[in-house]
Amino acid sequence: MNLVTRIGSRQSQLALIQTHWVRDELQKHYPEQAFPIVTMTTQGDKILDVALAKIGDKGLFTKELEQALLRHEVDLAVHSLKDLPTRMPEGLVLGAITQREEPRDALVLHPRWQGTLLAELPPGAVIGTSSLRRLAQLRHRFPHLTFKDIRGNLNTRLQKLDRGDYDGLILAVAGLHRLGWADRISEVLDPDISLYAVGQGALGVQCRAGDERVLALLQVVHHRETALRCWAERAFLRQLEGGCQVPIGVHSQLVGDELTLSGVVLSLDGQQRVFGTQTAKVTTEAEAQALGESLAQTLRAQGAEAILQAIFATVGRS
Ligand code: DPM
Repeated sequence: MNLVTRIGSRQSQLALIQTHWVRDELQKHYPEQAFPIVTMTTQGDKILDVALAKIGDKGLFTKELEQALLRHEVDLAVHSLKDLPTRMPEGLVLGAITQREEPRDALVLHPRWQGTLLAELPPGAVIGTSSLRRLAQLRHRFPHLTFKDIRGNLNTRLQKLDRGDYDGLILAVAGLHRLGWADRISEVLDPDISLYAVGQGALGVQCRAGDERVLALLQVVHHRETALRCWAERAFLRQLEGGCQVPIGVHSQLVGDELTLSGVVLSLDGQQRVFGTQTAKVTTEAEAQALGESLAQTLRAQGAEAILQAIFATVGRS
């Protein structure tokens, strides 16, 4: 039988590398089946001149792919898990979460600063990022630095850096690795400087709810340990109702069946910061989610609630 499973992907180089990885794994396990890739452009790829956070719409990089799934134009869609909203449209599910790569953020410097650490950059050095999470955490730790928005794909960003528009950029280690630019990493940022985004470094594979054939196929790319961590992280974010409009970061670690989740919520200016850590024995999705929700409740009570209210009052809730 010649089964065909169509895979939806964004067109960017990074998205295609990620999609090819999933496709190759599926092809390896199911050599007799066909896995054609269907590429599409998302809203997030088109709107390059407006700051990411100002666009406000959750699912900026995922909506077109989700619509193609619902219209049966594709059968699964590969996303960076961190771009996938924590609430999924009716009729779609997260069929697999792949093994996470290094989830931390990296500093990439202009060649003139080679060998310098973030903490050593002089006052006024210009750091490019369009992530509120990175911005608020760095403002908190390094208020003497200057921050400037940057958009576009990774190739464009590195060009802007190298032609001198910025002294440094903050980017995900995982994306730099996948594109073959690991040698541009000047420093991998530890949690005391930057907690990563929920799901960062893992891929999320979306499919239609109840599509048992595709759900069964996807088991070969699912990674249980990563999924337990990411379910906890996503529940934490969902409970705080944070899209990319709120500076929220996480750090997680699974040792045996002990899951430790840390989370941080900051004000946009980085002046207020509420941080906490909780550990629980976790073997199921529900237990992982309970840990994420519990940490979120705790942080709300410790001051995150006021931070969130202030942010929603200025930018509105999307
Ligand atoms: C989301 C954010 C960013 C991306 C916000 C955040 C970064 C935007 C920026 C939700 N998606 O992280 O706080 O810094 O201007 C994105 C990247 C990857 C997936 C690139 C990056 C690669 C890493 C991965 C953009 N989405 O973060 O450097 O697959 O986890």
